[in-house]
Amino acid sequence: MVWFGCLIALLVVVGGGTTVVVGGANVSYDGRSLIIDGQRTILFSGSIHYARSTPDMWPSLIAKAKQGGLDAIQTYVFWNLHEPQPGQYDFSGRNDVISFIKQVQQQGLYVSLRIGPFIEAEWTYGGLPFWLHDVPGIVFRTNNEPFKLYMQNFTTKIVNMMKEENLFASQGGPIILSQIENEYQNVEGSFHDDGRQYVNWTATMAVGQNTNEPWMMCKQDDAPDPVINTCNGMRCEETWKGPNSPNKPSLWTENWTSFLQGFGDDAYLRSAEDLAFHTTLFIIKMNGTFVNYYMYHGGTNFGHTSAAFIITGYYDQAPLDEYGIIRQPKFGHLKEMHAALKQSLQPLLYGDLAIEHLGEKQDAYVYTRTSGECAAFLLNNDNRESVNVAFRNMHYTLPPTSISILPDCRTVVFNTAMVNTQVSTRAMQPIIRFTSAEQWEEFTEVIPEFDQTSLRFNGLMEQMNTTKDSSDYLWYTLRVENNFSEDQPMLRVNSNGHVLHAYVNGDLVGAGHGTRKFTNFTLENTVPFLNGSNNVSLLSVMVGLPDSGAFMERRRAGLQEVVIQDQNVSSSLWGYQVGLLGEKLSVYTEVGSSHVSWSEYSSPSTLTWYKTTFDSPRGNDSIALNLGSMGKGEVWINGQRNLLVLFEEEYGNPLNISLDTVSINKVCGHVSDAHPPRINPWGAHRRYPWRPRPRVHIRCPHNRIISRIIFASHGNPSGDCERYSIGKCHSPTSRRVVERACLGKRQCSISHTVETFGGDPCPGTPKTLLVDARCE
Ligand SMILES: *[C@@H]1O[C@H](CO)[C@@H](O)[C@H](O)[C@H]1NC(C)=O
Ligand SMILES: *[C@@H]1O[C@H](CO)[C@@H](O)[C@H](O)[C@H]1NC(C)=O
Ligand SMILES: *[C@@H]1O[C@H](CO)[C@@H](O)[C@H](O)[C@H]1NC(C)=O
Ligand SMILES: *[C@@H]1O[C@H](CO)[C@@H](O)[C@H](O)[C@H]1NC(C)=O
Ligand SMILES: *[C@@H]1O[C@H](CO)[C@@H](O)[C@H](O)[C@H]1NC(C)=O
Ligand SMILES: *[C@@H]1O[C@H](CO)[C@@H](O)[C@H](O)[C@H]1NC(C)=O
Ligand SMILES: *[C@@H]1O[C@H](CO)[C@@H](O)[C@H](O)[C@H]1NC(C)=O
Ligand SMILES: *[C@@H]1O[C@H](CO)[C@@H](O)[C@H](O)[C@H]1NC(C)=O
Ligand SMILES: *[C@@H]1O[C@H](CO)[C@@H](O)[C@H](O)[C@H]1NC(C)=O
Ligand SMILES: *[C@@H]1O[C@H](CO)[C@@H](O)[C@H](O)[C@H]1NC(C)=O
Ligand SMILES: *[C@@H]1O[C@H](CO)[C@@H](O)[C@H](O)[C@H]1NC(C)=O
Ligand SMILES: *[C@H]1O[C@H](CO)[C@@H](O)[C@H](O)[C@H]1NC(C)=O
Repeated sequence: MVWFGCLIALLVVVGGGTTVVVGGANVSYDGRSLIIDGQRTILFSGSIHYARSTPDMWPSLIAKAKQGGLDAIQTYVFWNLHEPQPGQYDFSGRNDVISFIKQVQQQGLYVSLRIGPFIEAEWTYGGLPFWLHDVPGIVFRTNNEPFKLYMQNFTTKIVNMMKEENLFASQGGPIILSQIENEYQNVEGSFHDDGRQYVNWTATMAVGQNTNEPWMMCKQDDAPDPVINTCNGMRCEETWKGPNSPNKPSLWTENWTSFLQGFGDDAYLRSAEDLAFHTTLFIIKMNGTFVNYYMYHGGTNFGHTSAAFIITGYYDQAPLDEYGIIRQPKFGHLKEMHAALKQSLQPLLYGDLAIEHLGEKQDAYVYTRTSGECAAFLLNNDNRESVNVAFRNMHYTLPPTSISILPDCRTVVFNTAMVNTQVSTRAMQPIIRFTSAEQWEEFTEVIPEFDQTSLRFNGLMEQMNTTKDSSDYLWYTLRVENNFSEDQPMLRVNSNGHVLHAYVNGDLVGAGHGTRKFTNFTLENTVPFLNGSNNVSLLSVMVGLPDSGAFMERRRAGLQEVVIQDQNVSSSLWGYQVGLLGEKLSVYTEVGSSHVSWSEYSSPSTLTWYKTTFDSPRGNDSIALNLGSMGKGEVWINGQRNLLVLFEEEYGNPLNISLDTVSINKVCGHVSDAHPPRINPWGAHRRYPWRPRPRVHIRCPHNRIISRIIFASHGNPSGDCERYSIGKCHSPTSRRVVERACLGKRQCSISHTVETFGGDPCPGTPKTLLVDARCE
């Protein structure tokens, strides 16, 4: 109780301190930390990319980030959204970076602005506008005059926009840190001396923007003064050499909360415990002063913005999921860690550090001020065993791979491995189904034949250079006289990516695709040729442009070589069609869809457009279009009475798609006075300075109540919120007590004392309470 109450009080103080609009901060630093208005500080920041959500979502995303204990929001700037054509700018709607930054400021948070303008970010072409590809003599990201000209021009444009709105801290605004370039060191070697010169030029150009506050280059060990190099990764305390000079602070620009996901990959799950452990370690071992969670909210890659083979959902496993829903326990565990670290701030930042060895793999990092104020961090580096240590005449149990935080050198307020936050489970619930064939109309995409094409070339054209990124689709067509010895000659196509559908005389004869790692692939199939002339039509499909690596402007996609039986037809005369007919006619808009004649839905077929409409569902839940029954293609939704148009390349069935609400439908809480839960060699009656939260708190989202208790056990249930079962010791009143306290309510809190459950079912055994409940 004491611990929990104390944490609440602290949050009020922290929250109260930041409710005012930030601005006017004097941002500087020294070797120990960032210094804001003369005060050393540790800032927790989270990446939220304005273009990966909608302006409607921004206020609540920012509010939740603040609720999670963040001090700052970090975002990239997306050059190719803002300058789709040279000199033509777009800062409207989802692209309104100024409005986003102002909203962050209004909610009292700082901003870390990663201008790039090369950003990688699993974003198509790493954020570079495709038109740069056609600038004569250009080489991206090196000592190349055309590239530097456009890079400087855009950087200046963005900096000037921020200055005009007074958004830099030096002007009274929220932006305290800016970033130029992005992980350049990864490619620097490919450019030899030009790489080194480019780094120098980049730093000089950025500093010359006179923002009067620090610039960063992430993952750039040799960043030139005064630019600060920073760390990206998951374990900066292990993998990073530290700042580029002793007078620079340690900034962690990307501590990955999860990881990017490609098509066919499983989601990368990074636990709350692991994230908390490495963040705390970075702060105590590396003098960490700025930690940015990448991502805090990932969101959605709308339109053609995913990089090659990156799925549309971005870092769904972040503390705020793709829909902006709080992901527990990650969100809550980090929030408690932020509070514990903020509580330790004075000794951490102004005290002297002494490291005391407590055991073979156990250390105490003790920070003491001359005034006597003291904060301690008890680190257990043993990844298997829980260990008991003595520190200043008190006994502490340290769970494996964990850090206990003692803001007063005595009381443990947080342990990175002990998760107290409830576990929530997300559910997708169909709200609209599209099962009736009458709801749908279809239109079959026309397969172009060689004679119908006007763009001709002797050879196989590179795909990006041909489509100019106006479409993912490029048709390669050829007319072939059948003089082959075999009835069914062999067609072999080598492609540099990303997907291929092969047609002969209008019939599908094969398909293939690459992967994120190897975008290239070979399609090999016998094909039915007719006597005489045959039409070969090969549809090459990209799934996003590359986003990384040196010489991106020279990257090749599309067909590389086509051989039929023993004839190499690669340099024959090919006819091309950029994009699909349906795209050209914009059949996904109200107006465009009237330009083709739709017919009744028949059955799943390839290269087919499907169309229907639906009414916007009521309610406040997030909505997701569940396309689980589809193959590969694209989807558009517009307007109020919504027009839904799908393009399907394979045999997906539109009758089985649905519109789903997304919400938390299950919450689970778990407390134990056996600490740590499994191994407790100190015995049940030993008193620790650790005070586990003595109550289970569970809470359903807004507008939902606890409708059913799925599991309740007071005793020694085994397992955790993921998997559990009743143990040898179980209060028979468990379910009744919990139901009485919780059913019909949005939230409830149950003490796990024996009194609450009307007696002790097993005296001497440490008690655990685990409650799993349904929200409706
Ligand atoms: C942390 O900062 C202190 C004080 O500036 C300095 O003495 C120490 O070397 C720094 N440690 C690291 C790992 O940078
Ligand atoms: C900003 O803070 C630094 C370090 O505390 C100090 O040296 C400098 O004078 C301050 N600048 C302004 C304009 O207050
Ligand atoms: C540089 O940017 C300005 C606007 O900020 C634009 O008018 C101009 O055309 C750009 N120049 C180049 C070379 O892109
Ligand atoms: C980069 O700048 C540093 C100092 O600013 C200088 O010593 C070095 O020679 C420069 N390197 C190149 C390749 O220009
Ligand atoms: C791009 O296409 C143009 C013709 O449209 C051609 O001149 C140029 O060489 C091509 N560039 C590349 C890199 O393929
Ligand atoms: C078949 O036709 C192609 C192209 O017209 C020609 O190059 C090839 O020699 C012919 N092969 C045979 C076996 O006649
Ligand atoms: C090939 O395409 C041409 C032009 O569209 C058409 O006239 C011809 O019948 C097609 N050949 C076959 C075998 O389908
Ligand atoms: C794809 O490219 C890699 C590297 O160039 C090569 O080793 C591999 O054989 C290629 N795979 C196919 C299917 O062409
Ligand atoms: C194709 O031509 C061959 C030889 O000229 C002939 O034997 C065969 O019957 C023809 N096939 C068709 C489907 O016309
Ligand atoms: C086919 O032709 C292309 C272009 O002329 C050439 O690059 C390739 O090596 C040839 N392939 C074979 C198997 O001869
Ligand atoms: C939707 O949210 C608003 C604002 O939070 C609230 O006033 C309203 O009652 C909610 N509507 C429903 C149907 O839940
Ligand atoms: C990022 O963090 C994860 C999880 O801790 C780790 O597996 C991964 O190796 C880290 N990557 C880097 C570059 O540090």
